[in-house]
Amino acid sequence: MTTLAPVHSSGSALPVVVEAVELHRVAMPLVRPFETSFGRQTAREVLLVRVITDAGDGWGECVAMADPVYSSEYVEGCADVIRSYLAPALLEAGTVRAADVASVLDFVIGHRMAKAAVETAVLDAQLRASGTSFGEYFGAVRPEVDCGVSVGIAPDLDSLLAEVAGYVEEGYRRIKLKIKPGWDLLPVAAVRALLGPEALLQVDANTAYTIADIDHLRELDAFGLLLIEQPFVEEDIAAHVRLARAIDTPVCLDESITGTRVAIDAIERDATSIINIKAGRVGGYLEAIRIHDACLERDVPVWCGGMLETGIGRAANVALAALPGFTLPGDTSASNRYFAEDLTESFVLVDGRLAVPAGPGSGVTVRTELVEEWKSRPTQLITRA
Ligand code: NPQ
Ligand code: MG
Repeated sequence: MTTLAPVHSSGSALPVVVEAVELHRVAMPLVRPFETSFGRQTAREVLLVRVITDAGDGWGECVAMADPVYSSEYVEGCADVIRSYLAPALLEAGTVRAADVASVLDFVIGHRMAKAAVETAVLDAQLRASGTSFGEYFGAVRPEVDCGVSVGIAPDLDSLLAEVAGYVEEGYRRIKLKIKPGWDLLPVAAVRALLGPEALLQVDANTAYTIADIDHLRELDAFGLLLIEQPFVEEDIAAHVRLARAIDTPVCLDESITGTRVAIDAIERDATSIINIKAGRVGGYLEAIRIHDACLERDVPVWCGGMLETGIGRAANVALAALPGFTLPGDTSASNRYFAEDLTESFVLVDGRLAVPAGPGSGVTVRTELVEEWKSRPTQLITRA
């Protein structure tokens, strides 16, 4: 195992001048509908940010969904805040490193998913220019990462079991079931019976429960789950403290963790003993690494979440998941879990793992002809005023 160079190693932090920002919307059909406690998706409407700099181009994928039903951010809202505020600020900033982008954009409150996409695009351009990979820059310690898969709410138990069996066959190292009131104990019991007692199994409620459900959720303790993810609304850290005291299954926060300060606070209050890290949710990969570092220091395991990314966002997630504190398999599934064809070279599962891209920047090549062919809106170009 090789330990790669840490963040800000020499050469990789050469600044770039952003000359233009392009916004692309692409409609990606999903290979099967994905149902969660907040709705059913049949396509992924994705916003891509391309920065054109004096040192070359870079790409970032925004994780927001088309509609504000999972997070307050959504595709057209992100596109608008980038066009109206973030891109103009970046174009006026002169020479910037990815590590400077957060402070350039800090005057805008919130909008973390939009900011993350912009910062990632700058980082990709900067690292492509210096020949450094995301993995090297982030501090990756392994050449491939263990992968899990997130399984949607199914029409019935038979179809759920068939879907899970297919993923097991493909080699996934951990199964995550989406749950909601009315779809929890029975599907979990059935899948546990299918997988056997040793398999890694966890559940994600996407905020669908309330503290009135604590006694019911305690029944999940019978199934030896790795964790229960985000049972309650994101603002209610105290409710998660109450649940963590009441059940044996570890509580893991996702939506609640918007940055390093919230993460440390939630850990110190014993609201969460494991954290799902998603760079888009916390404003970018640099903040994601700070959360990782804070968790590692406190012996809190982390894993890399997923937002149905195309190969562009997936590449960066896989690099992040190669950091030392990512000790649990993530939602870094293969491209074919979601898409028949990806916007980059496909990420293919080998022995339940994905390889960390080794090339400069994200290490993947964006298939610009597909971005053009599958666009759902005209491309927008933002240049200096
Ligand atoms: C989660 N992701 O962990 C999210 C939720 C999620 C892989 O379970 C379109 C875009 C549909 C983003 C469905 C996984 C989505 C989405 C679910 C994110 O909470
Ligand atoms: Mg989640």
